[in-house]
Amino acid sequence: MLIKRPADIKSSEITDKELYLNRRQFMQTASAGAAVLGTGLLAPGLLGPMSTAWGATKLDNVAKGKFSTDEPQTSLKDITSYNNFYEFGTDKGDPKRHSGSLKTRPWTVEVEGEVHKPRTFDIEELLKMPLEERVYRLRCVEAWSMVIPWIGFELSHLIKLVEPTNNAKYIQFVTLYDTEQMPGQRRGILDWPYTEGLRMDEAMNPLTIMGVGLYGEVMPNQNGAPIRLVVPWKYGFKSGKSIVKIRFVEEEPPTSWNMAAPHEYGFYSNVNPTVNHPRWSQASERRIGDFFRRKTLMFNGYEEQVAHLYKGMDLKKLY
Ligand SMILES: Nc1nc2c(c(=O)[nH]1)N[C@H]1C(S)=C(S)[C@@H](COP(=O)(O)O)O[C@H]1N2
Ligand SMILES: [Mo]
Repeated sequence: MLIKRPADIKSSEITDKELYLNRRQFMQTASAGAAVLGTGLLAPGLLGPMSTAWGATKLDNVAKGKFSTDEPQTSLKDITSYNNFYEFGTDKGDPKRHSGSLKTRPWTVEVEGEVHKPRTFDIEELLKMPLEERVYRLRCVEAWSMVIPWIGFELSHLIKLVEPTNNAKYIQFVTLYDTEQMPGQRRGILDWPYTEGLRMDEAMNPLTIMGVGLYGEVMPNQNGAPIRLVVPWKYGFKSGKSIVKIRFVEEEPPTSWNMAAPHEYGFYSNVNPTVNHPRWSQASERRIGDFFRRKTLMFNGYEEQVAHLYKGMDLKKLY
């Protein structure tokens, strides 16, 4: 995400100095394995032969959900072959090529911390939550976007089951850590496991879902099987994939991209066309499959649903 300059950013937007400073800063903040800079981040040979293993399985009892956009949907092919999932490599095609090694059964999600009823959910239980199809825009911080027909359930349903204490102000989401299944974790590109966080009111917002599938079927490995977060008004990286732990905490939790590059990626990471990334504009985006760029919308077009969460906050500082 941050390490390589996205192909669709004009080089004129990025000065050598900025690149240099950013690299230097990355060297200082990233954990081991600084050899990642410059050329290919992961030697292809490191990853070994693996196949994609999405045995298409229909999800039943899926209601038509709220908040769906009726914009044209990105093709299944693009949604499943143009991915960011650094646990499987940093090229857009790597997750599809290499995520066949991810074993999604058995799978549990541990819920702990500031809750009255800590609990470990089996994935089969979570698949029985009230599932809805939600067609959401996804806007990556690299300035491309997609429209994805997710299947998932509102995170608020899960939160209510575990009964947060009064101290629960934030939630941290933690991805699987397993260097056998996730070869990208053998390199110190990020501080593994991948971790993300939301403020409690963001997590409770009805737009926030736990995704378990897309296009009517179970989640493809490369999109974060068997269960991932989907937060459509934030940059894509806030939506952690292959979640194994949900921790309720009192303080703002550390998050992987913020730790890697604090000046580029803040805790909030709301889609905001008026606050540029230090190295490129966020005013427009390229919808995958389109030729022309389009304007990026405040909160990715979900302003009506979420603007109230940030009333009185300086979003230039709290980016
Ligand atoms: N565990 C994990 N989750 C992750 C990432 C990652 O590298 N690892 N990349 C993020 C980024 S940068 C984006 S844009 C979205 C991409 O989701 P998609 O591949 O399903 O479109 O996943 C996010 N979730
Ligand atoms: Mo992203």
